[in-house]
This record gives sequence, C-alpha cells and structure tokens, in this order.
Amino acid sequence: MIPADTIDELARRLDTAQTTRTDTPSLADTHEFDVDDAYAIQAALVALREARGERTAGVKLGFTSKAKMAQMGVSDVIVGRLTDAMRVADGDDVDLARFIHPKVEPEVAYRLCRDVDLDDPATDIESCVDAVAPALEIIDSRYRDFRFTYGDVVADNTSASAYAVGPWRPVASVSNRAVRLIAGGTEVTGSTAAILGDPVRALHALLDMCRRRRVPLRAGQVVLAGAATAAVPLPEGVTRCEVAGLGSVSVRGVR
Ligand code: 0L1
Ligand code: MG
Repeated sequence: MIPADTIDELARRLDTAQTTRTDTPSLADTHEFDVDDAYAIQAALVALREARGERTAGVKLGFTSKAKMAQMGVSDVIVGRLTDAMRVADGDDVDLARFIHPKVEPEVAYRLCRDVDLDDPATDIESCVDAVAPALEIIDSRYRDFRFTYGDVVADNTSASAYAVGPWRPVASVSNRAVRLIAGGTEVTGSTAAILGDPVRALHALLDMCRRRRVPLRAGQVVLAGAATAAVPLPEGVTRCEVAGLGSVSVRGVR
C-alpha cells in the first residue's frame, strides 16, 4: 500500500486534470501502486468532488466486453462512481469544453429500488432493481493520449465523466438487443450481448465488485452496466443511442 499522502497527491493530480481540462501523464510513469491503491485513489478523487458539493448518483462498470478485457490484458470488470454533476438530461446540450478528449458509448442503465446489503451473502441483486433504460456514457480519460494502465484507469474513476439516461421502463430482460449509436456522422451497431453476454450479468459482477471494494449501493442510484459497442469520439451535434425494444436517449454536443 502506498502512503496516504501519496494517495491524496495522486487524487489531487487527477482532480486538477479534470477541473482544468488538462491531460496528465500516466500515474504509473512515476509511481508503483497496486489495484487496492488505485481504488483508494479513486475514493479520494470522488471525495474531492463531494467536498465541492457533488452527490453520489450511481455507479458504473467498465471493461465489460471481452474485446476491452483482452485489450487491457485483464479478466475483471472495473467499478467507478457517478455523481449528480455528471448527469445530463435526455436530449440536453452538453458543453464539449467540459472535457479533455471525450468519447461516448451506448449502454444499458438499471435503477436501484432499495439499498443493497453488501454483507448479506443471500443478497439478490436482481430484486434490488426496478427499472431499465437506454443510456449514453461519456468517458474522458484524464491521461495524455489515452495512455494508461489498468491501475491508472481505476484511479481515474474509470474515466467517468458524464452520462444520460433515457426513459425508464419496468425492469425486464434486455438480453441480446440490437444497439445503435449515432454520433454525428458516425454510426456503430452492436448488441447488449457485448455487456458480459447479458447486461443482467453486470448486476452480479457489480455486487461482487462493490463487496470487494466497499462501494455502497443505495436506493435510487443509477447503474451503468457497460458498453454495447466500442466508444467513439463525442461530436458536436446530436448523439443518440437506440436499444431495440427499450427506447432511445440522446445528448447534443455544443461549443
Ligand atoms: O468501459 C468503461 O466505461 C471504462 C472506460 C475506461 C477506459 C477508457 O477511458 O477508454
Ligand atoms: Mg462505460
């Protein structure tokens, strides 16, 4: 474990990168740290946001596709935290100047309807969600040229930056649904099967990660289950995610 003052220093470095929209080199270039340290930096980073008045609004999973896991050489998902300041209402403008080099990915979101008891081995995570919706996640790695290690990206709150959720529907299976992402002139198609085979598996993976990393899960929070396609640069103009049988959600990039 690296010392507490180093955790604090690295969290501040990432926080400054985000608040000043200035990228930073990989933390791993100058510091040796393990995954436990990385989650400690993430917690300190989110605490800085909370100290400025932001409130936790949910959690997200990353690396939920086989392709991304293979690219990073890992077999585990990562968990990050969402705050209310990251939320963009469906259809709203999002100022591109908020970001360093934003990308967008189409996702599925779940809504927690009760607090999740992480310490009860019998917890049934599926009974803790009451709604599902199409979602867009805007990721904005704070690292220069997207050059980061697994530990770096965990420390950087899994590149979490902004998100939008479409109309909620009562929870139902969203397995194997066609997904379309239209981002300006770019169109990408995929399937919810890219999310750990079925987005419901993301809920189980989330429970496991939150138990291990002591990330609380509370009623009303949003869960971003993971991306159904590769991320693409967030353009000026409308970006829309359509999930077959579930609906759509959009944001409009503005300068
Ligand atoms: O899948 C995710 O939401 C995590 C993204 C982290 C890696 C990146 O910034 O590309
Ligand atoms: Mg994502």
